[in-house]
Amino acid sequence: MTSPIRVAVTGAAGQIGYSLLFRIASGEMLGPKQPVILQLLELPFAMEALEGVAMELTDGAFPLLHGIECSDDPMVAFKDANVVMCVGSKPRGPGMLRSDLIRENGPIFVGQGKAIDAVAADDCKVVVVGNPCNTNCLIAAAQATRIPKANFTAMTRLDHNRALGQIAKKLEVSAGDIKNLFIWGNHSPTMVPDIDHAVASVDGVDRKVRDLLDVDWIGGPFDETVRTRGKAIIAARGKSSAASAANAAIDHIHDWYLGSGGSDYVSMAVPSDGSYGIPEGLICSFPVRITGPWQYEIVKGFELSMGMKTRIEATVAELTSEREAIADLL
Ligand code: NAX
Repeated sequence: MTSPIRVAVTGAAGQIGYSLLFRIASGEMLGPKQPVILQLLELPFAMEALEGVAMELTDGAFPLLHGIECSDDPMVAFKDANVVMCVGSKPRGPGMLRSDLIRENGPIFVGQGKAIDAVAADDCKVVVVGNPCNTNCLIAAAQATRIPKANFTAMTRLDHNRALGQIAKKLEVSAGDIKNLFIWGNHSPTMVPDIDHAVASVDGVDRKVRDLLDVDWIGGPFDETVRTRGKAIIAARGKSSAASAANAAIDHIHDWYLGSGGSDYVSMAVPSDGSYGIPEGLICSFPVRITGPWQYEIVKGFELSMGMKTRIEATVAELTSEREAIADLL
């Protein structure tokens, strides 16, 4: 029998955790034949709630779920983990600036990065979801001396999926009919959705998305909707996106392990190798090609329009200033 993959999830009693864990247990993330052990981390005050979630996971009677461990200690929760999903972080409070949030969350990711490096499996793969996810990931990766920095990634798949969803709706096709769009930069309103290379299958024929859509719609409502979707969901639901965020986290890890299906590229925030002039080491969303199980490469060589270059420079400038704000933690 295939040996179980150990998946650690932080913030496991939170709202994303509640949408995420049951889908990992059912095999949606790592495949229908892959057993998993869930190693769940929470803050001490939330351990009782976490026990309730663990009871429900048991009650799900998932054949692939070979164990559930709950802890408030990262050194326990990350022990031998093959995958770490860092979902937990402090939420942005009323009146709090993004820069305050970065400073508040930084120390959490120093501790968690050190713990991952100390006790996780040698080949451990990390996705940071907790915001500001790019810079939190940068901090965690900086603590690693044993685990390769390329194994530390942050999630921009929700932004990617939001862009897919908007285009599918506009073209009246399924999101599965669209491929090769991606997100550049930071998971923040400065992110840059790029549809210049996207293709849609319409009535069975592959067409360039650019040729099918009005340029004013792409540069206006489409762009605005994708960049500000998180805020719109809070306004409508009274709570931040959770099920769609969990879905994106599943997609991120699923594709990294099992491939991106019909799409040649996906969006992942990964350590920059200097491609496209983006400073080395920044955790930046790129078009990424999955080249094998747990293997990826940044897709190089895209010709960028002047407008696109300017916008990418702005989102990279934001990432650079975030890096400067936490330089003492690196
Ligand atoms: P919740 O507040 O519902 O849950 C977070 C959980 O994390 C809480 O149970 C809390 O006790 C726990 N936690 C906090 N600090 C922790 C620590 N140091 N160790 C372990 N657990 C800890 O938030 P939820 O809606 O689940 O969102 C979680 C994070 O995802 C937030 O930072 C949020 O901003 C971020 N998001 C990121 C997205 C992305 O696309 N990258 C989109 C969705 C979401 O906004």
